[in-house]
Amino acid sequence: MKHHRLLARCAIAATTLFAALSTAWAADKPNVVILATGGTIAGAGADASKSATYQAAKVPVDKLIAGLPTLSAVAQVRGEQVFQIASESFTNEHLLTLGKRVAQLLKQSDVDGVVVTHGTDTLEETAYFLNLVIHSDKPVVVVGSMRPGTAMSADGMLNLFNAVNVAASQDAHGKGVLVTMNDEINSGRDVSKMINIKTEAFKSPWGPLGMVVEGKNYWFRLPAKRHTINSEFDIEKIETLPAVDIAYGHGNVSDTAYRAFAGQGAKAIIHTGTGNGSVSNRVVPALRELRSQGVQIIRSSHVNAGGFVLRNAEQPDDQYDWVVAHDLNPQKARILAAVALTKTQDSKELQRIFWEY
Ligand code: DAS
Repeated sequence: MKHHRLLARCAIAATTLFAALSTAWAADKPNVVILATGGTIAGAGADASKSATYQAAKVPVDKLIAGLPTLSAVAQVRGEQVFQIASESFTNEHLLTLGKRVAQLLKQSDVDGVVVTHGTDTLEETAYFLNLVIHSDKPVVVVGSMRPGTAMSADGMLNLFNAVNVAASQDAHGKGVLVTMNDEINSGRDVSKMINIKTEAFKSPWGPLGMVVEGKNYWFRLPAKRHTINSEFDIEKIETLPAVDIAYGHGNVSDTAYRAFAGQGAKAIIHTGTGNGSVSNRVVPALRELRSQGVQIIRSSHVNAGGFVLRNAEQPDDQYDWVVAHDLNPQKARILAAVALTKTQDSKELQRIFWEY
């Protein structure tokens, strides 16, 4: 009998020791929160052959985490389902709600990094928005996938594993909001979806910042523009974002869209120009008239490998009091214009902001 009692005592001691160790290990692991918003990374198709035909925003965040048992070796991970939508349906209100939750979490001492799972359609807009307004140097990593988890060669699991790795990494601090897709680490400012049918969909015109390989980050560049803690914009001081619309320039274009947007109250119009942000002579008079009525006119380009709009090159911006979007694509120019207009209506200040962010 004595023998059994001894064995029982040893078993209890071993269990207690393991429990203590596992808590200690967990305490050693960085704490990463995954904020889930929907998209393909939470998508589901009818069968494994469906890599492009599926329903986005179906799988809840806890199932995404459970599908990645290796995460526990990287970090203590917990999830919150902020939204469950396809990202083409994001609104300014979604951006503000998400941004405020990210900021709130990063202020907590028991949160070391945040991952945002997101649809790929507007992922670049959300990543840039957070890059502008989150005042923390802790890693924020936005991640999506081009194929649903139900498809052969689905990319979501590795993208999410990489995102948690980066969010848990000391060396990811102070690099602004990051995007991990297809083994690359891109700046949330630069990256955009360049093609909609490949897993290598996301590219930065000026190249990625680094790569993640087998859970290790390899860095090659650092962001050059202002972001996060060096930004003059703060999500905690933004309650609404002004209406900024995007009008597309092309051959045979008319000024109808520009006038309609202004008529609906747009505070700024992003002109998506051909080439160097060029404006058709059929549209210039309307833009000059709208500018005189107080609407900001911002010239961007639809050159998709990365436009680079130069002031006073294709149009006399000084004379017309217009702004150029520098290398920002139209959808990112909309984000920056909306954030900037929460602080200034001055076109010269807007231009400074477009050079610096
Ligand atoms: N509809 C797309 C979206 O939610 C699906 C995706 O690619 O994530 O952005």
